[in-house]
Amino acid sequence: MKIDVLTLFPDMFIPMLSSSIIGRAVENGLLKVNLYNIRDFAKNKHKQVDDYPYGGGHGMILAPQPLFDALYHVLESCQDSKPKVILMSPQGKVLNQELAKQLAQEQHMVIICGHYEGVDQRVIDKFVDLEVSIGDYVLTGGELPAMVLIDCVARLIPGVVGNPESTKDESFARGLLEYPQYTRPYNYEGYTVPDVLLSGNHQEISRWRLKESLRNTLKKRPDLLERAELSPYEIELLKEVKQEMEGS
Ligand code: 4HQ
Repeated sequence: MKIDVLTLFPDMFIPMLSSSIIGRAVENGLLKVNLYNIRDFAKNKHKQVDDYPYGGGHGMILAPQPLFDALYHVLESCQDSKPKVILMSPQGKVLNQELAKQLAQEQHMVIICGHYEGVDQRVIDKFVDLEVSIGDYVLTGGELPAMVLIDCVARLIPGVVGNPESTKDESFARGLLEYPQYTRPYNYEGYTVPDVLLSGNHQEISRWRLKESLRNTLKKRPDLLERAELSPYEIELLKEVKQEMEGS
């Protein structure tokens, strides 16, 4: 996947693009990220990219010219495919695992990181296919949201995460939270590992994990359970969990 990022702070992306799993994906070519500084496209002699809002009000607005020219530049280099142009914005569709899965199918994304009070509406009207929010809170710029989006989408590209099972099993993959995990030692300061996990009985282990996954979801994110499509077996396990909760 190719991702072009339009930002006033390209340096913010360098640590995440050179570390850990995303760093490896960039190294082995599964992910190609081009960073463009919006300021480099400003035509005025002070390289100013923002201006006062028409109609008055506080804050500054990213002017159309630098963004139009940056977008013409990145779109020029790809007449063949039409990239998905995304603006990071609190007004956008809230990112979740389902949206991440859809975006992981794209060959090419262009991500615009706003700053100040936002971007001139004409940039959105002419270029933006999708506005994406990472949650209902306000940040100082779109860079952290863009990094969250890149991380969450890139790890779904086949080969980026070592074991594809680990993207299949995890929280939200099925709309349930994960079960508790343990590693050695068996006893740490008196806290022990549930014995079923040492039993070697894989059917019992699967049942325990599914039940604890349902327990976790019921306790911490009951809203997720309302939307999950549970099998009769899962409904039965959930009933057991609920009875156990009443008992205590
Ligand atoms: N901002 N999810 C303001 C966000 C945000 C979010 C990005 C702050 C754009 C101009 N973006 N700038 N939450 O808070 O995506």
